[in-house]
Amino acid sequence: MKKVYVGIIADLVHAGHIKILKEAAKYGEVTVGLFTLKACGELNDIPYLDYNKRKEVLENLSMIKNIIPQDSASYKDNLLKIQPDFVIHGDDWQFGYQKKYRTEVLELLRQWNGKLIEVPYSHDINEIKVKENIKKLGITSTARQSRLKKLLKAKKVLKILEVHNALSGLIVENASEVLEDGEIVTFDGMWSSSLTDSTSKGKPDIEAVDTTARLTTINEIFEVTTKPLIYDADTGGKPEHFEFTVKTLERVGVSAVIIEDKTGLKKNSLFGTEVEQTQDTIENFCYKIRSGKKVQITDDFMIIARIESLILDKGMEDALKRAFAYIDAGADGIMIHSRKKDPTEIINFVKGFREKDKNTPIVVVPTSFNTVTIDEFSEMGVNVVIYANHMLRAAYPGMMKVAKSILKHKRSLEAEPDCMSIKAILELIPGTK
Ligand code: SPV
Ligand code: MG
Repeated sequence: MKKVYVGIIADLVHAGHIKILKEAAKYGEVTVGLFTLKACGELNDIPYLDYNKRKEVLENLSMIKNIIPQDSASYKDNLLKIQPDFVIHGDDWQFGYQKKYRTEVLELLRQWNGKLIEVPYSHDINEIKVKENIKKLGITSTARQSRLKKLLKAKKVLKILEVHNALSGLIVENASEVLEDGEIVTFDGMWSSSLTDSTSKGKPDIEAVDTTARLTTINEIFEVTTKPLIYDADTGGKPEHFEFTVKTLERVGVSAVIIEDKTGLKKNSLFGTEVEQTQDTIENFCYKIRSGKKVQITDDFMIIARIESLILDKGMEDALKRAFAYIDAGADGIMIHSRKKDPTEIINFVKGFREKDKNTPIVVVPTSFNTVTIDEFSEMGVNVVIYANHMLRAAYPGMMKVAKSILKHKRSLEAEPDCMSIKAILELIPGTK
């Protein structure tokens, strides 16, 4: 009996999968390499169903003899183990990002005279289309909430962008870029920034916009998006108040809350020592973290502790000491902040932290140290990179420029090149017509 290998994600099994598996069974005994969460993450395709659920479906298909995990988007490990006579795949990987995996498969098969059989891609039904349609239906709060932890398991580093209203939420939801090697990159989730939510409401970033008002923004964003959201809860308030915030955020489907270890009147961290700011004691802040963890209902929600020691010139030793204390108190992740342009102190923190703790997620907000790329952060051992204010900072100058132009020219003609066309805005939101 000839050996046949098929690597698949099989999140939502449809006629296209059946076609490939039927074709595979014609050539011999079929082993399916079922993509693990890590392998899916490498293709930026995070499945709705976990590995065992997907396996359960495939186990009931008569065309399949064995199912084994494929732990990387590369087929190398499994192919070397099995040395199949045939590999079956849709012909869609001849172009774009997956081409490199195809080339590797062809090189490997050559070693034992194996053959690659390519089945024409099902353009009428395929996983991308099915997932796009599901996305249009929206998402439940529990599914959205659990997505952040899933993404953290699947990918080495997550890209998060700031949102302050539904329209900026739609940008995070839909923005994508095709890189030179064909990889399609998108944002993994949203950041509800205290700075930009307050600013867009015309208020200072001093916890003056209360949780109810912040939640109104989030509800509007959640109406039109499906990606997970990390909430900037400033200091978290008093521990007794923070308990209510955690419950509320969890109920609406927020995935994580970040609280910073400051106390008293909070000012934005990027002011640094220009303004009076007080750091909380380790004991008090640990108590606040514990209070939040105590009332949390699901396993999926995360409380991330933000350390302000570098912002307040308290030194690296203090920052690291606090990080380990906060994790002991139950924090699910650490955000380390810095207002320096030079990333050295961030690099040193991550190094020092990773020497003792290999797994706890580290979050950074590179507003000041903006020369560092996502890939460099990933290499360092950072797990979440938040671009914390860029949507609002981009919008305001554009609006101000147009306002001034109308005043100056006493008409809007001259401002037109700085505005999107009426046609474009009418068609921006689907269903407008
Ligand atoms: C925010 O976006 O509100 C933050 C990040 O807390 S920072 O502005 O850098 O403090
Ligand atoms: Mg903030």
